[in-house]
Amino acid sequence: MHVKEQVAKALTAADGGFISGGELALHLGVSRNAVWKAIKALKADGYRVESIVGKGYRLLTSDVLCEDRIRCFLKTEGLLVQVHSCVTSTNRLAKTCAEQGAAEGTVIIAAQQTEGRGRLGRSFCSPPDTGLYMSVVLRPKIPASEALSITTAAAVAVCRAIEAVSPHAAQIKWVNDVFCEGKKVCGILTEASLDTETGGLSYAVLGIGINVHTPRGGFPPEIADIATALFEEEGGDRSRLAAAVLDAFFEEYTRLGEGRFVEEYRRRSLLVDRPVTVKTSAGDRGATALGVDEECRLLVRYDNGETARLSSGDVSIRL
Ligand code: BT5
Repeated sequence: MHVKEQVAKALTAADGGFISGGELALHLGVSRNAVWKAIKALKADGYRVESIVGKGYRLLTSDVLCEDRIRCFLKTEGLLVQVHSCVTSTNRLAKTCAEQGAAEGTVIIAAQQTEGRGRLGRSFCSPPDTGLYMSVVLRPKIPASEALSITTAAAVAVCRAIEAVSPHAAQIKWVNDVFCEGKKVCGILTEASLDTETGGLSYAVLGIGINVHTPRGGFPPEIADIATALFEEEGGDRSRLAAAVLDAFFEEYTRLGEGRFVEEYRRRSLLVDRPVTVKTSAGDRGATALGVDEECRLLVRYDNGETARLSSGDVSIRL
């Protein structure tokens, strides 16, 4: 581990307290000059470090989104994480990388997206430095028909990560949204490319967008009533959250076929037993959500008594 990463780890562990340059140097077995250079490099990465003569160094905020800091928390091995300050869409970038041969576990994270994407051509609001926008290149050995399990495993992973790093309880709104206190805090978009020879997937890109802080001035009017964030303007740690999501996701992904997360997905589902509106090609239909099956399909009973198992689509709670 580089001196910079070790200093970042020590400052993080101090939890906002001061550590003197001498203490850091002794602890890491390097010179005070090496510590000073590491602090300078951390500041260039976006860390807000306060230095006071006679006291030492301390982190002013733990919310720094950068590769080194993510690595401080990440337990999963073999991931290649890149952090960008601003991109059009991390999913778009990850798809380009996947098409050029990027390995499974390539992770593209941005502090802002100018063209963040949702499903069905919708957009995902991704203002600067308030959210975590992340895409993971996957090369899953599953039939295309099981691609939904990537999204559903990710939804469970996001819930676990949110509960580990914030005070909130998290629930899943079938199929790809995570909610806290009745509002959307995260959206997931999995885009897959079919391998026409094998009928499997040549790659999939898992995109996750989480509102970490409420943007200054609030969310834009079109989503102000439905969106929420994990923290107000201060607080939170996007690097820690990113690592927690990745660790929780890869724990399930390595045994995706076993579907061990499905029980938790069902338990966290907020639509079950609720009156819902299902968007169909023939228009909106009123229904009741009856449950989620072993393949994470939503079982609904339409108001005319017909039942259906939905494996994709748009369902909203009917008020
Ligand atoms: C989604 O679509 O929610 C999937 C969002 C995936 C975003 C990630 S960010 C990283 C990666 N790169 C990308 O370009 N995308 C992925 P959908 O279920 O279609 O929901 C879209 C709808 O959610 C919009 O029409 C709005 O109503 C609402 N919405 C948009 N931005 C939001 C936000 N920041 N928070 C909560 N709701 C939002």
